[in-house]
Amino acid sequence: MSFRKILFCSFVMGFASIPLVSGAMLKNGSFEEQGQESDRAEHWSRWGDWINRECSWAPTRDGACLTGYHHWQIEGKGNSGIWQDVVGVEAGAQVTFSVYANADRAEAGAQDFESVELRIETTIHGEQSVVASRRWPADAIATGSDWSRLFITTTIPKNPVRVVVIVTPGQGEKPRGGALKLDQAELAVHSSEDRYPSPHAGQ
Ligand SMILES: [Ca+2]
Repeated sequence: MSFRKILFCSFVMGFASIPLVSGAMLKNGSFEEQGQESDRAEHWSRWGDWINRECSWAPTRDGACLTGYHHWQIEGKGNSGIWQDVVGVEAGAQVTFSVYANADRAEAGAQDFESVELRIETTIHGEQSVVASRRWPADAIATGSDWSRLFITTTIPKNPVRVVVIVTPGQGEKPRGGALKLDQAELAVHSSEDRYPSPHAGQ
């Protein structure tokens, strides 16, 4: 292996193993802290139906509470989601937004939720603009006691920063079933030494 290849592999492995300098940019990323109501998480906003803070669902990835999407109770075709506005991320910073996900599959004859999407947004000319986005279908999400770490990495062009999780229900005619659990969300800023040369997304 040439020196250049060794250097490249070291860079990639370093990026994969210890790429981050701060993972605490989000408030209440584990959804442990209650908001104004017991089914709302402090510091998080939400829209749509049946996406609630839950403290009796199992398993959790961290602590006692998580955000649960009750797909079996969704009646319409519109999506649901949560978001948080983040302060303290400088323009030009490379960041990774991540969340752990676990799915309960729909029973036979019912359909799963369609997808879960992570977004990083900013405000340009007074309008919300998507900086990075990636979507995972329901069958890509771990089940049982396993968790999938979903993440996107990008460079922030300007402040402010908003992180968003969007869940889209099944769009077919079958009854809806199953559920999605989200826990331990993080927004981490990469050190300048670890910055990737271009926007990058992965699972
Ligand atoms: Ca939690």
